[in-house]
Amino acid sequence: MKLHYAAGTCSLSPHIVASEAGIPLELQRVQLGNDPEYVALNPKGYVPALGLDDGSLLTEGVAIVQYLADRAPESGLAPPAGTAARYELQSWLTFISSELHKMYSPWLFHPEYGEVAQQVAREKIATRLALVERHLAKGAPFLLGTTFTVADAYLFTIVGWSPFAKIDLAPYPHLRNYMNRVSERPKVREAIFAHGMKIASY
Ligand SMILES: N[C@@H](CCC(=O)N[C@@H](CS)C(=O)NCC(=O)O)C(=O)O
Repeated sequence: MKLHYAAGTCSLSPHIVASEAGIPLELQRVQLGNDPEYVALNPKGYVPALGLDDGSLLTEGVAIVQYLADRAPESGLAPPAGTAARYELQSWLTFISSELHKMYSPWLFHPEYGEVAQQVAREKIATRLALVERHLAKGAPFLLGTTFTVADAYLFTIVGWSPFAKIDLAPYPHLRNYMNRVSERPKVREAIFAHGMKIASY
């Protein structure tokens, strides 16, 4: 399987999942916005995309992480399809995708959209992070309980943008502990380094 990725982006999430699942990946770095060969392969033009062994291409991060997890069910990275826990996982993945990922990016990384748009995004992100904080304050180490899942890989990746987006995580102590806990996982560290990034402290 080949992961098309760009350092510092959401493609870290499937990279972490593959690392945790013990699935070897061929890595293909993409020059975002300037890679005609990649756009010919993936007309969406963005990362991540996963080239499968049958020659097809799977796009969209939440689909890719579940695909990878389902290749290694013993990893516990995704509960079995059809169980209540799997729907809870999908609920988290959708929340992270639409309420966090797409609030951070593009709004906070494009100053040309202006101060008002940035402020609206910051306020939305603050209410969403407060929800995550309340959830983690219940005491479980990960979003679904005691087992690290693909939702944790995705949340870790997106909240990891906070220092670059100038989002102060101080109001969210449980979330900060969670971020540090995830970043200490050896397989997460391996993926971060292989992705061309550095380990941060939150
Ligand atoms: N809906 C996509 C969005 C992926 C996405 O936003 N990728 C960003 C990096 S984090 C990207 O490649 N942006 C470049 C672009 O939009 O052209 C997914 O969840 O996989």
